[in-house]
Order: sequence, then structure tokens, then C-alpha cells
Amino acid sequence: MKSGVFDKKAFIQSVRDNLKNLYRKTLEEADQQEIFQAVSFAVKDVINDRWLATQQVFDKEDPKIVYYMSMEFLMGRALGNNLINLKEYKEVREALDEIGLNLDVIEDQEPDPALGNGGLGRLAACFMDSLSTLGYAAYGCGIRYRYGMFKQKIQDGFQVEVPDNWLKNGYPFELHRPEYTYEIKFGGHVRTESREDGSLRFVQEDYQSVLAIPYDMPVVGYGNNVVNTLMIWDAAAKDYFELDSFDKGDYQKAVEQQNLARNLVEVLYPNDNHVAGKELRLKQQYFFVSASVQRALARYKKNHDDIRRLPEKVTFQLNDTHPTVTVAELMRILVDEEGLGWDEAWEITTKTCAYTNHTIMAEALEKWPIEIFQRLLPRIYQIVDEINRRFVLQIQERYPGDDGKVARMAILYDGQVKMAHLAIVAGYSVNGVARLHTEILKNEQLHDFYEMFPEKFNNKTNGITQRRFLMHGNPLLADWVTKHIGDGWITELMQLARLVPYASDAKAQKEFMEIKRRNKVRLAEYIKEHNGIEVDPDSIFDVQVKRLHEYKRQFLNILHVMYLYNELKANPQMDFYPRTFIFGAKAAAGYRNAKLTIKLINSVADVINNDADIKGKIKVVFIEDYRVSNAEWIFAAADVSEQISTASKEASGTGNMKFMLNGALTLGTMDGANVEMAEEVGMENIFIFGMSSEEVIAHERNRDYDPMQIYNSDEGIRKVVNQLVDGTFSPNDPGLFRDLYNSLLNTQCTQYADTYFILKDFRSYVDAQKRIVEYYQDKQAWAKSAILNTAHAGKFSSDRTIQEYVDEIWHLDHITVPDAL
Ligand code: DL6
Repeated sequence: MKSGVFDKKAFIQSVRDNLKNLYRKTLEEADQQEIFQAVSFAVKDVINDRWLATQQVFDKEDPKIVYYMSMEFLMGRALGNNLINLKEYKEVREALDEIGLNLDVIEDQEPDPALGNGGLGRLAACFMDSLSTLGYAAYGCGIRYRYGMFKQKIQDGFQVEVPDNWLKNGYPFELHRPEYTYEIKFGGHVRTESREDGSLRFVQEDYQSVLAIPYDMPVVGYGNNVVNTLMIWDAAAKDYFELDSFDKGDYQKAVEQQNLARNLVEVLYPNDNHVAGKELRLKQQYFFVSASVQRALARYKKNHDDIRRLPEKVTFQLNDTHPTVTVAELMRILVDEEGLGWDEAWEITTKTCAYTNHTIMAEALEKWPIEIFQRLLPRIYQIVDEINRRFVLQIQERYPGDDGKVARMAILYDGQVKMAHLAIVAGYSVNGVARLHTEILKNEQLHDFYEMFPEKFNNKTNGITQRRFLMHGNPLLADWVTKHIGDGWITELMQLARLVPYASDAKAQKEFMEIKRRNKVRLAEYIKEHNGIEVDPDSIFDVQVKRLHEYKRQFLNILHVMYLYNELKANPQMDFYPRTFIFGAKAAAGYRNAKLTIKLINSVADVINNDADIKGKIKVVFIEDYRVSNAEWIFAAADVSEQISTASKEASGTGNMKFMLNGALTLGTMDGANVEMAEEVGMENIFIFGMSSEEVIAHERNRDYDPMQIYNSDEGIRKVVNQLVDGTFSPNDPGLFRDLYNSLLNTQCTQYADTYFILKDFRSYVDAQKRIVEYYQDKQAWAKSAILNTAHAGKFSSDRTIQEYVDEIWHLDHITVPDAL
């Protein structure tokens, strides 16, 4: 298959050849997994030509490169996405069709590479897609976890975690690169010796070491021949290869090094917006950071003699604080290996590293006990200690006598290493991920730092890639959009605004809603197959899919479902428009209340779905194992998108944007990027409820919120809260949901009761839900709003976000890759 010109015959031949070479089988003998592998290798063949061509452009033009440092890349399946970006999706589908193969079935064989938890990891994947599509040189740097995000099974309504062995059949889109192996050192101690010129040299001794070996994955740009690289690191024991230690009888050390290597990359920590503070996690961080920085510097040094000019060609973007040791590792290499003085090294480092903050949740702020940090990374600790010493002097000079400032801002304090402080002090840019979030960082969370370094702070509102979340996930709507405004939106999403006139056009409305219905039928079939539940495609599909976290308030949603059910039970004849409430969420394995909320949703579903009295007017569905691949179908089918976090808590959200792009109307709080979505689409096309972030922050500051008052004065609320403990939804174990009940009312249980203001926002949420149902019944008005949501989603493309990072932070050079030979 030649790039640009799709040759059907050659492609089929390539698939047949691959089957022969990989499995010694004919097309007729191969199973679907084998066919997936063979098709993927045929596609990779085309990608490799462009990948090579891109590398040649890198070598020739020497563009500045961004290294996107991230513990997580939630890539999702690659085959379909690669075909789309190669602009050969339809051609390949037809070619396969001719030989009796179905591309949907083949795509379904691919494991869902889930090297990430949720929003942060998926954002990194969207950014890689946009970097390639916009023609900028980039490496994603991460870890090749053997087991990604766990697979979720629901058993008896409870979440059960099952390991995700995504590599078991081999992954066709990765390339093993042992020639770029690096050694990473842990532990031991640091010896100081004098150089000839009198300066000091620091030598780490008695350490344990591990080899980092990269696997490269191609990231294909849309229709432009650019292929960037995601390099994810595997670990191997050094002595396992050299067998030296065995020879010397140092068997114990060899075994330890093997164990270290095996454990390091074994599993992704399944926590979203929460740190567990495990030693192994810090090892993972240093492991991939050290390897990536070494590879980046080796690449730079291949073509440049002067390390002082590194910032002209290299920038490291730290995706949250997880890769913050980048700062100290770069200092270590510059000082210890390149022989630079501290000031020179610091000058380079602080022009090369930039930091993105993704959360204000206190439990997600990374702090490492000094004891662990120093023991695992003795030389890195010395460097952090020196950075801290100098920074504290700076604070004291600026705020003489203000010990509070030092206490709040120091990097090392109270026996802890505060990673966000290190990232801010060393970073040349600090950005939040939505305007409101950035303002909260500046005015509340990071106010002291903002006061000291206002020039570092900036906002980059998140975005999503339309190639995956419209073209691939919703081909019917993608074609409809193209039919009306041409295909420019695929790379310039702002062009969607040209759909605005169609929002009032009866024919366009009918077509748009017909597409929505077909997507609802597709999802209804999925639900029937996976949950055994019949749902009515003409009911309102009200959807909340995201990680399960108390601040995201799935609990509020299900309490409202219980409330509606009570109303309908009390008055079965009432006018009631059929509703289907769809949930999908994974909870961190050790997060009790989150897991209990999943059980509650499933228990409520059991009772309501099986209650003949309500005649199927309410259905509740919990979709098992919510992940990138089924998400694409869910976004396409939603009427209502639930974005109901407690205002101020959701940094941005990106699911909200995917729903909007697919024509769902948002039911949300003024939180994260919802604020900017409302601004784009207009308040008449979005349903906003609940307290503002200012109100929430004021209550938190004054500690004056009392949920018991609401419970005592509102009968409807009291009834649903009591149902948590009276056995209505858990007749065999009435105490099952007591912890959830306590979280609302009992101050003993959390810092304060109802931390996330569920009862406070409950009535406002009920009202917004009522408005939605009324509005939905005005078919024309709804269709108009739905089209306007798609039409105004242009701002939320990750292409726009990346262009802003390039213009305002990274200053990368644009590259053009010619057609491969
Ligand atoms: O920026 C991506 C994504 C935001 O859209 C979410 O609002 C935010 O919760 C999430 N943050 C994290 C932080 N995790 N840690 N640490 O996942 O980032």
C-alpha cells in the first residue's frame, strides 16, 4: 500500500502475506485475532514509511521538540484511528468487505490500551494526536505498564477488578528499540570526590540498577504524513543480561534487581485524583523520567555541541506533578555529567521545564516523605535540597520575617517533598486546564506562588480530538456535518460554526435527530447484549460516564433517580416522559464510598427495572467496564450529558466536550470547562444548576453549611436519604449503604458532613431535570439546541489547545513531511 494512493489489491496481498509469515495460515484458516494482527501489520507498513520520513525531516530541519512527560497515556484502540488519520478508513473497510471481512469485527479484536486512569491520560493521548496533525515535533514519554487500567466486572452489583493483560497476544503497533537502553539507578549513597580543577564530583555508589528499554508507538497525524512517537519504557534487570553478578556469586543482588525490574512496570496505579504515596510509584516516576531525559539529551547532543542552548531545541512539559523529578534529573545530568556549574544548569533547567496542574483536590497533591525520597534517590534528593535552600533564601529576601510564607511555599517542609512547589519553582510556565480552574489556582490554591511569579501563570483550556470522538465514534454525524459544511472541520473545528443556520432548518433538524436515534439504537443493542436490559431508544438517554469520585457526584444523580421513582410510585398515573439513566464508571480499588456508590446504582437499577408498577418509564443502566472504545458509542447516543461536579472541584473535564460535540445538551454546574461551554453555546442551550464556585468556597471557608437543616425541612429529600438505610434498595442487608448515608449527615464520618454539597444542590438539580424533560418534548427546540451544541463545540478541539501551548509556552517549529516514496 503506497501512501496517498490506496491500492486495494496490494493491501489485501499484504494482509495475506502477513498471515502467511506470522501464522503460516491462509485468510480462510485464520481467526479474527490473527486477521486483526495481519491487517494491523499491513497498516503499520504504511505508517513506517511516514515515520521514517518524519525522522528524516527531524534530522534535516532540527525542529524544537516537546517531550510530553506523563505517567499516563490513555490511547484507546489504534487501528481505526490510524486508518482515519491515514485517510484510508473507508477504502480499507471496502477492501476488507470484498474478501468477506468486517472492519468493525476486526477493530473489536484490539485490546484497548489503557495506560491511564481517566481525563489526565486521555488528554495526553488527544494532545499527541493534535501535535502530529498540526505538524509539530513531539515525543510522548511514559511507561509500558504490563497491566493497564483494570477491567471492571460487575458481580452481584459490586465492582470486581480483573487484570488487563493487554499485551497477551502481542501488540502490533509497537516497536521494540533496545538500541536506546539506559541504566537507571536507585538507592545506595553519594560519595563526593574532587576533580582536577578543584570542583566536586558526586558519585552514586552501592545502588541497585535497572535497565529502561523503550517501545515506540507511532502517532499518526491527519492527512499530513507526520508520525510522532510515543515512547513507553519497559524495565529489565541489568544482571539478568550480563550475568555478571551470578558469576561473582552476588546472587542476592541479581535477584533483587530482577524483582525491581519486574515490579517497576507491572501495573498502573488505578487512582484518579488521589495519591496513594507508595514507594513503588516514586520509583516508576524516576524510572521513566530518567530514561526519557537521557534519551532526549542524547538526541540533542547528536547534533549540537553546546548544551547551554538546550532550551532552544527541547522543552519538557510535566503532565501534573508526577514527572516533576525531571527538574532534578536534568540538573543532575547537567552538573554531574556535563560538568556545568549550578547557576548555569539552573538557568537551562528553568527554561526547559514547564508544568501543568490538573487538580485542586488536596488528596491529589503529591508529597513524598523525605525519608523515602532520600533513600530511593539520594543524589536527586541532594539536588532538591539545594534548590529548596536557595528558594527559601529568595522567599526570605522578598518577605523578610514572614515565616508563614516559608511554611506554605518551601519545597521541603514538615518532613515532606512537595512536588507541586518544585514544579512551580523550576518551571518557566505553570498552567491550569480551564479558565475557572486557573483563576482558582491563582487566587486560592497557589496564591502565594502567583504573587511571587505572576508571569509564569497561564491558562490552557483543555480540548479533545474530533478525529476520534466524532469521525471514528459517530460516522453518521461526521458524514452529516461534512455534507453540510465540507470536511474542513476535521482539522479546523471552528468551522462547525457554519452549521448554525441549519439549527433552525426543519429538514436538517429531522436528519440530525434521526442520526441521534440510530446511535441510541446502537447503544440500546449494546446494553441489551451486555446488561440484558431492554431500553427504549425513544426515552431520554441521560448519561453520566466518568471516573467514580465523590466530587463528581454520581451519588446526586442516583439520589435524584430514587426521588423520581418515589414520585412515580406515589402517583403512577402522572404525566411522565420515559427516561433512561445510564452510568459508567470505574472506582479506585481501595475507594470505599466510590465502590459503594456503584453498588447503590446497581441496586437501584435492580429494583426500578423490575418494578412492573412503573411500566418501564424509568430504566437505570450501569455499563460495565467503561473505557475509550465503548465511550465513543456512548457519547454519540446521549441526549443529556451529566457534568454535575461540585463547583470548583472539576479542573476542566473533557467528557463534557465529547458529549457537546456529539449534540448532547449539558446538565451541569458552573465548574471547570462547563463555564466556557455555556459561554460558547449560550445559556438557552445548556442546563445550569447549583451553587457557584464562589459560594462553595465561601461555605468551605466559613464552615457554615449544615445538611441536617435541609434533611429536616425537606420531606422529599428526607425520604430518599432514609431509603439508604431502610432496606428499600437492599432488602437483605438494610445497613449496606449506611456509609453513604453517614457521608451526607454524620460529621463523625468525614471532615464535615456532605463535603460535596449534594443536599444543598439537590433541589436546584431537581428543577433543572424538570426543565430538561419539558424542553425535550418540544422536538424542534431540542433539535435546534442539539445542533447548536455541535456547532459551538469548535473551541474544544485539542488542536486549538495545542496551538495555544505552541504559541504561548513551547514555541515549536512547524514541520512539513513530504509524501513517502
Ligand atoms: O486535565 C485533564 C483532566 C481534567 O479534565 C479533570 O477535570 C481533572 O480532574 C483531571 N485531573 C486529574 C488529576 N489527577 N491527578 N493527579 O486526573 O485532569
